[in-house]
Amino acid sequence: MADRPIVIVTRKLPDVVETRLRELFDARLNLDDKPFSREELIEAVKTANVLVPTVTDRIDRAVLSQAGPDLKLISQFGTGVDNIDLETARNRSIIVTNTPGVLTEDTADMTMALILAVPRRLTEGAIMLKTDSGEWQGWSPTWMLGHRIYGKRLGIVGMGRIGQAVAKRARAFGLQIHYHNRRRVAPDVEKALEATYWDSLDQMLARMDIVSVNCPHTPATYHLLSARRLKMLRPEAFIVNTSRGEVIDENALARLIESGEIAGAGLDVFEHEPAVNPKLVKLARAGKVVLLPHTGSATIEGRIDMGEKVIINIKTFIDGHRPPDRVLPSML
Ligand code: 8YV
Repeated sequence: MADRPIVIVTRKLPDVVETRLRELFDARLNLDDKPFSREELIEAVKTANVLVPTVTDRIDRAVLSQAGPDLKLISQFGTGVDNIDLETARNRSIIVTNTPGVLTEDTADMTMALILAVPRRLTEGAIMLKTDSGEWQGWSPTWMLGHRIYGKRLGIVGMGRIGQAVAKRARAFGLQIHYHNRRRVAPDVEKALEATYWDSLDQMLARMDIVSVNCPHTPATYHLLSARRLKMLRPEAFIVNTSRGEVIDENALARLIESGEIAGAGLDVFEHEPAVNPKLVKLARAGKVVLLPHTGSATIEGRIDMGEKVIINIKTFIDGHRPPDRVLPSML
């Protein structure tokens, strides 16, 4: 590959990252941050040696089938790669990398914020005073009561980096840690987190006060929290999702919260982003759910670190080495 490969970046990245990309590569940047259309994406895969997409770019088989012979690397700006058809990329000998680890703490912080915000009715109170609705007539002993977090059972679905970082924070808030994962984590990790492993997701869901979804979206986890499983949650239970919307059957979730079979939810991700299910918006207005615009990892530090990882993956690759954050279909 040429020393200064054509690197096409599909979204606006932090200035310091863009400056570095320009210094190192023939970088084609997206300064107005207008998301690429499908046609622009296809044009990019035809032209680029390296593509730097994000979660908002659907890099599916149809797009990859039109990739030019010189597209050798897709260096995703993000950890989740469910927007990329990894199988087709591999079949076309296109390497795929992501940016794991650097957004773990930020995403875990936002998860903890939602674990606190929903049961403690945080946004309800904030919006009430912000909109000057006149609803608040001063302190009252029985008004705007939420639910205690301390001592409750938290069930984490997906005990990878982010799941473990959530567990660490939740323990500090006095929550009991439970988890379900494809594989049990190492005994020393389980011990350090005082985490109880549940082989059966169904059995765990039926006993938790709060459930946090922290697993990647893969064909195996699509609607992992199906209508059948959501019905297993107790009426006092809350669910939080900072992974991917597709892991939860959103319509079923809205239905069960509306009917009072689930107490509430804190969602940072949605099945059809950026479209947000109108039923969820209605529940947000009723204070039953807290909805955030996919800002789990949205810190300037995190985004610069993600950019650094993209650059390291590209640089290592063009220097003929195996990029550190390669993603293979088998890994998911
Ligand atoms: C990213 C995320 O910002 O990393 C992920 O998987 O969801 C976010 O942190 C987004 O994916 C950018 O591509």
